[in-house]
Amino acid sequence: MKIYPAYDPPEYRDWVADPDVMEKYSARMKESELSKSLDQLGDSGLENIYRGLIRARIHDVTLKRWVRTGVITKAWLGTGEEAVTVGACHALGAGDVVGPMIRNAAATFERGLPMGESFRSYLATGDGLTRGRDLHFGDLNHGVVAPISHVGDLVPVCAGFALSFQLRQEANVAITWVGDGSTRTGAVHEGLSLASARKLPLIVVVQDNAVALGTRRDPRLDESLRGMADSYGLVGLECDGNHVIDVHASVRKAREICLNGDGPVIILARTFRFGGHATHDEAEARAIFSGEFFNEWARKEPTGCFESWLSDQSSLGPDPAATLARWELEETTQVESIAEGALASRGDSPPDPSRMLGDVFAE
Ligand SMILES: Cc1ncc(C[n+]2csc(CCOP(=O)(O)OP(=O)(O)O)c2C)c(N)n1
Ligand SMILES: [Mg+2]
Repeated sequence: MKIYPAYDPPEYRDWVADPDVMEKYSARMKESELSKSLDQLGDSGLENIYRGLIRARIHDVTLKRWVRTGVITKAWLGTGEEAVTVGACHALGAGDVVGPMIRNAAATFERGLPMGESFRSYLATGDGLTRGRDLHFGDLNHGVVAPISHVGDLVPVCAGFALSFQLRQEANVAITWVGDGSTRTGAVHEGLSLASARKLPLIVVVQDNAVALGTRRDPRLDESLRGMADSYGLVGLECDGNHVIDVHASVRKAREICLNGDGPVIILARTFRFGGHATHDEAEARAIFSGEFFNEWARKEPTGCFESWLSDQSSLGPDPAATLARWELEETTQVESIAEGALASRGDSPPDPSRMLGDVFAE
C-alpha cells in the first residue's frame, strides 16, 4: 500500500511487513472459522475486501488532507481500525442494517451508499443527504442508520431494527459498533437488556482500543469487557480487530447464530486507532501511550498485513504485487474523483436556507 507521509501516522512511513506478525497472521487463516470465511469469500470476495480497506484508507487520507489544507476544520478518522469495519460489512447479507459510529464511516460506502455522501456531509453542501446541516448522514435505502454523535445510543436503535426483523420473520440482522468506553453507557445496557430478553438478531461489535477520549482504559475494564456477554446471558466472541478475515469470520458466525434464533451476539474486537478522538487532538492522544505501544500497533497495520498475506496467494496470478498495485490505483483514482465531485458541489450547491427546517421532527 502506498504511504502518505504527510497524512499517515509516522510509524507507517517505513512500513514493511514484520515476519513475526505475518507468521501469526497467516497461521490464523488456517483456523476453521477463518478457513470457512476464505472459502465463502473466494477470490472475488478477497479482492473486494482489499479494495474496501484501500477505500477506507484513502477516504480518511482525503479528509486529513482537507483538514491540513484548511478545507474543513476537523475530521473523525478510523486510521488503524479499518479492518473492524470492512471485515464486518463484507460478512453481511443484503437486507441487514448497519449502525456505524462516525469513525466506522467505511460502513456507509461498504454497504453501498455513495462515498460522495460522506464528503458532501463534511463539506456541508446543499446536495448532500443532510442538505448541508450535519455530517451525521445515513440512508435507510441502503440499510445505513446515521452514525449519531451520542456514543452507545445506536445499540437500542439497532435492537429496534432487530426486533422488526424478528416480528416480520425476515432473515436479517442489525449490527452496530460501540467503543470500549461507551459500553458503560445506560443506552448500551438498555439496548442489550431488551435484545437479550427478546433473543433479537443483533450483533454488537465492541471496538476496544483501550482508550476513551483522553482516558486510558482501567485494567479492571479488561475483564469486565470479556465478561459482558456472560452478564447478559449472550453468546460472546472475540477477534483480532486488525485481522480483517478474523473480523469477517466472527461476524459471519455471529450472523449465523442470530439467524438461528440464538442472538444477540457481542463480539469483542481489540484494535487501535492512531490519531485519537479526531484530528484536533492527535497530540493529546499521543501523550496517553508510549512510543513502543504505537510501534507495536503499527506492525499490525490491517491493510498492509492483509496485502502482504494476499501477495503470497497464487490466485493473484504470476505477479501478485502488480495486481494489488492496480487494484489500489483504481480505488485511489476513484476516491480522488469522488472527492473532486464533492468539492465542485461546494461551489455549485450551497445549502438552501429555506429548506433548513425541513425533515426536522420534534414532539
Ligand atoms: C453519550 C455521550 N457522552 C459523551 C460523549 C463525548 N464523547 C465522544 S467520544 C467519547 C469517548 C468514546 O470512547 P470509546 O467509546 O472507547 O470510543 P473510541 O473513541 O475510543 O473509539 C466521548 C466520551 C458523546 N459523544 N456521547
Ligand atoms: Mg475506546
